[in-house]
Amino acid sequence: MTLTADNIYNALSPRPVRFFERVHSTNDIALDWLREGAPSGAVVIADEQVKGRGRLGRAWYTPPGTALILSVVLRPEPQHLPHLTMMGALAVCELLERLSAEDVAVKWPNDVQLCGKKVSGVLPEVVWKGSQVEGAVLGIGVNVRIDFSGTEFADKAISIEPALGKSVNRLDLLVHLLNRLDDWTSLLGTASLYEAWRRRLKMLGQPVTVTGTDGTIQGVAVDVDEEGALLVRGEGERVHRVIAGDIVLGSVL
Ligand code: BT5
Repeated sequence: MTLTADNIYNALSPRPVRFFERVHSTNDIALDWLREGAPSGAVVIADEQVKGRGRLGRAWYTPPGTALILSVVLRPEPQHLPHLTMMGALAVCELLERLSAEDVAVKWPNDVQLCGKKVSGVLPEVVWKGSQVEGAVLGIGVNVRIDFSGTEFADKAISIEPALGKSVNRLDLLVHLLNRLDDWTSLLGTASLYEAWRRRLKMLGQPVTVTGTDGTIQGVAVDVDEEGALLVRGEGERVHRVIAGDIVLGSVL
């Protein structure tokens, strides 16, 4: 189904919504809107994103008509910032579970996997006013029907429709995803959000190789803490606390 301004505004009313057929990045538009005073829950949605970004300036691939691309404005307490990535990944997991998808997992820190491949990525970005948090934008991309064959992502990425063997309505997905995000927004900072996210980290207990700011660590992913850091037991039983990084399952060194 084509996403149009009319059907989106009708389905999401009275939420403040900005819809675009084509954007560079929904996060950029939402960041500007946040600075102009957008309230928590305001959302920017696009049908196509030509300069979508991931972490560390990486590109996010979203051809027209094939994905959910959205950025939600939030006004969190500063101590709740680590829960934004959790909340985004968790809401996407719940969306997939509602479609009866079976093999759904969070891959630390910000991926959702379906059948072991990346179906969604989450990108929170924070706006500071001096030392105060003015707000945050939670960007989420979900692959609905992207054809990855022949692309550099063919081995690692997956879309909902081919994985589940059925067609889905992007507008319905959008409505449900935003509802889940609203619910979790009111639970930011709580143990129930952390526990629900942690339960979906199926990589706990497995060997991993993590590349973070302190270099590369090989070990076993033993747990995550309430701030979202990954605890990796490496050589000599030492447990490393990794706040940010990229993870490969198994040992690659
Ligand atoms: C992410 O970064 O996974 C965060 C992606 C966030 C995208 C949303 S879309 C709405 C909002 N507006 C934006 O501009 N961004 C957000 P990271 O963990 O760094 O992963 C990026 C990597 O995922 C890339 O380097 C590719 O290898 C891979 N990738 C790119 N596009 C993909 C796709 N559609 N599906 C799966 N993997 C992809």
